[in-house]
Amino acid sequence: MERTLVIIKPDALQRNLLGEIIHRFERKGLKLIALKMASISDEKVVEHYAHHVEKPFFPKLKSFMQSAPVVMLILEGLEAINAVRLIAGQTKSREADAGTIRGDFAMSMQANIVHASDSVENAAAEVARFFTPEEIFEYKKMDFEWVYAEDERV
Ligand code: 3AN
Repeated sequence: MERTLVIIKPDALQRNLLGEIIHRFERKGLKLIALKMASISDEKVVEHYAHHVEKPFFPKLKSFMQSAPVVMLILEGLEAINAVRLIAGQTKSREADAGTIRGDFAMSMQANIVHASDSVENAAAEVARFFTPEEIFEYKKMDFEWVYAEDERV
């Protein structure tokens, strides 16, 4: 099963959407294996958005990400990286499909409610960037036998 990192961004916290967002991932059948609230350091914002550091919007993106705490979670499931990206919706929120988090709750490119890992490699790097092994939990999820067919539960 894959692991993926979600960051619930400052706009979601300010707009009282935390519960709603976590609820959507829970309802889908994803397994929550880590959760915490934190302020993102200068170093970690730069690392996390390394692909955007040279872009003109980076200073604003950085100050937005540090404008309030964020809530970070790790979700586990079959092809969870893609499943979570589908629930998040596309980056430009005002064009995101209705029914997605961004499609339902946001209008902005920058203030787009959540970050979700976009590949197996990035998910592994992002999990390691924000969580220590002790903060990640292993447990049996009782509903997995109803969420997945037997041959999907590996
Ligand atoms: P995603 O978060 O959907 O993977 P990325 O990695 O392209 O999208 O962008 C990371 C974050 O950078 C976005 N979530 C958004 O907050 C911000 N961002 C990306 N492009 C722009 C832009 N043109 N203007 C302002 N912010 C942007």
